[in-house]
Amino acid sequence: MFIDYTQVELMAGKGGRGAVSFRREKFIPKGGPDGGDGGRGGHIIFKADTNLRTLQDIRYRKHYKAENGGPGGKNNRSGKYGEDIIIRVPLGTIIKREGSIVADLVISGEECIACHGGMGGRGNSRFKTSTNQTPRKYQSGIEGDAGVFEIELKILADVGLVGFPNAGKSTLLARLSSAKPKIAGYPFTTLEPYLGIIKYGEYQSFVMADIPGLIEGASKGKGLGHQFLKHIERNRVLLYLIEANDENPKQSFEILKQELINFNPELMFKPFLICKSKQDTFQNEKDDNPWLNLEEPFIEISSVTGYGLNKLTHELTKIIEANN
Ligand SMILES: Nc1nc2c(ncn2[C@@H]2O[C@H](COP(=O)(O)OP(=O)(O)OP(=O)(O)O)[C@@H](O)[C@H]2O)c(=O)[nH]1
Ligand SMILES: [Mg+2]
Repeated sequence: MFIDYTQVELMAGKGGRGAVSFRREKFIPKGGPDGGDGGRGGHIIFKADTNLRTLQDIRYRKHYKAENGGPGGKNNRSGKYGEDIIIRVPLGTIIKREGSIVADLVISGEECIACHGGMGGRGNSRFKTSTNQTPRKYQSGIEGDAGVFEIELKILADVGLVGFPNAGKSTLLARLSSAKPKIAGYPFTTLEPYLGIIKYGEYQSFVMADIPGLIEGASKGKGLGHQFLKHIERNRVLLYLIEANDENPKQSFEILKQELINFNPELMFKPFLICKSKQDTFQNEKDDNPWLNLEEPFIEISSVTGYGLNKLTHELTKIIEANN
């Protein structure tokens, strides 16, 4: 299952108590204070991990509590640090606290300390003064930070596929990459986003995201669109797929584009390409070809015969590189 939202309650570790202790050695009857500081409590850290694709692994666990710091010891020994908890999340994960964003983890290995462990308290050796050589004072550790956090994934891909159900999006992704999305001749086959890596040139690659098909009204919650539209927001290029036998490609493009804009007006400025898909099934080459009404240029492809796919990959990489 594709999970892109969850909430967790986090509690960092409390700092350890400072120690009260006096040096005791043979022949030194009045040793000075030697109580060490308490250790810091464990942090709770989010870390971006490229091996993860969804928030699935963390959705069952709702509470995390990091270890407390250890108490200070004699001989000015500091307490042990509480162990940090590291919560691994996929790239593109946004962490929010009380509605505001505390981190947007987009680079592999990037970390954010969501809750800081409490500082350890000071031991009595820190309270020695010229007038008080035998302080019995110490501090207890400070409570760790705690709070409720929202974790939201917004896919980061180079190319996002946009189209009505059944337009051939998953077939295209399967053809270009080694991804194996479900493909079938009925609408809403794809129920959750799916990513594939497309290789080109000798060493280069880009990531393409297939999301469930959109229908008119998607931005208002029709179909599955609304739930997944946010996964289009952070793609570099949008690839619109319109079936070759669509009766009105111009109108279809406008509807799709309008749904994206209704969802987030900034999507209007994203670079895009249009594909006429399933070219192998196209019948109409006559004068009333409705594709002639579409003002924007488009690329003809067939994911079955492979027609136009090299050109498409080439055009996509050009746009991706220009928007790097
Ligand atoms: N002839 C032909 N059929 C195609 C081509 N691309 C896809 N199809 C067929 O069109 C149907 C729908 O393909 P999908 O890839 O599942 O479509 P989709 O856009 O992912 O659909 P949803 O997941 O429902 O949004 C399947 O029966 C495919 O085999 C093509 O280039 N030529
Ligand atoms: Mg699909």
